Amino acid sequence: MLKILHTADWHLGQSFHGFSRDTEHAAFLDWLLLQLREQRPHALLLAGDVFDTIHPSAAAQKLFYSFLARARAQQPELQLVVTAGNHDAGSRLEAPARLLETFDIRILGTPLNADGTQLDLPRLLVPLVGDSGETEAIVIAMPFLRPSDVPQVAAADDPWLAGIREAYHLATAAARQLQQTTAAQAALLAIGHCHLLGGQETSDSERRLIVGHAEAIGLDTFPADLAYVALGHLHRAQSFEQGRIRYSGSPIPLSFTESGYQHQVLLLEFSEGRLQATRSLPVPRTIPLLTVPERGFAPLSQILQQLESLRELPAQPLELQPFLRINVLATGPDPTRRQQIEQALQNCSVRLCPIQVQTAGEQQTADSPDVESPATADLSVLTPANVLTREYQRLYAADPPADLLQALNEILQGEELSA
Ligand SMILES: [Mn+2]
Repeated sequence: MLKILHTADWHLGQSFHGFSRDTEHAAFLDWLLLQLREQRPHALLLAGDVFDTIHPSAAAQKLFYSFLARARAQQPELQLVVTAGNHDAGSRLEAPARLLETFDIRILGTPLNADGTQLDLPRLLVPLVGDSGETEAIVIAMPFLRPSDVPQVAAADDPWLAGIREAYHLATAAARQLQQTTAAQAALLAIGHCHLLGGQETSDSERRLIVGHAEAIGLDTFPADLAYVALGHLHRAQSFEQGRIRYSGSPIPLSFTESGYQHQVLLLEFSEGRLQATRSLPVPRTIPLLTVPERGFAPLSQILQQLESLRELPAQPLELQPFLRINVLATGPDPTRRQQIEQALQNCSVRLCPIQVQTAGEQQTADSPDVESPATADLSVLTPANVLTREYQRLYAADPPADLLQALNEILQGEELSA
């Protein structure tokens, strides 16, 4: 029997509207170490986006390497396999690979051989030892594949897409060969960081991968004899083909659009070369992501009322304060909006993230997207007041107030006088 923990999309070092996530990431890693101790998996697979940026902060790198050291100290037998995602700098992530290998930690940032001409298949295959003390699985530890990484496929409609498929098929063929030499029947597994066709993209933090015209790879990228495919990239956990192919999802919400669902890691059990059981381990949320109003947009007066309840939040140091998103419905221009909100939040233990504004006119358009676009304007009759009125009506679905038109007139007259 072989037990594997699958996780992805840690995005260590993320800056969230200017605030650090280090506290949440540290809490997740503490929790993960506890799970490793309790569940005793033989291996941990981390399927890309270890860091949020190609130049992660010192604090983020410290979190990562301290986690590796603590995991190794806690469980000398645990096999760790880490691959790069599209957010990672592959070669940078891989720089300490030789050092980490001495601690039985495999880290793959780039898929090519030293001269960069072809896939380094032997390096990409990682055998995993299970209960039997023998190899019970062979993992294709494929990092994120860039267009320059993939083999050329003759007459392909889309060279990148076809190349990714070819890369997995070549690697699977190599894994089958290695499988012949293992005593027990080893399960064939693969890691990937990609957008699978039909995958639910739910977040603005996933950074769109444009793969040719299709933007997503097909399920036939992964040959049917792969017992399990551990994916990263989409932050919402989801599965394909009865759970043979899965996104574990990210362990923490990386955007407000990700706050509505449960984040998790996956625990998988293999025996006789096959996936036998899958369990989701829900990650506790350390810091709440609050939205006011809970749904949609509301006028500022209502929002200011609702913000009063936030005064009851216990006082906390900055790094433990909830994040707050505010969605304002604007019925007219209001230069004091931010000031009023900040005033209402004085002495509240929350971190204010950017205020999103939807205008009444935008809301109407969103509610009935089929309304036809306005007729073309006749420039000979278009006056500045006319332009203001039309734009105001578009934004706020109302006529501009008289004092605003008056102010415009004063400016225009002033210009005439000085001309
Ligand atoms: Mn990601």
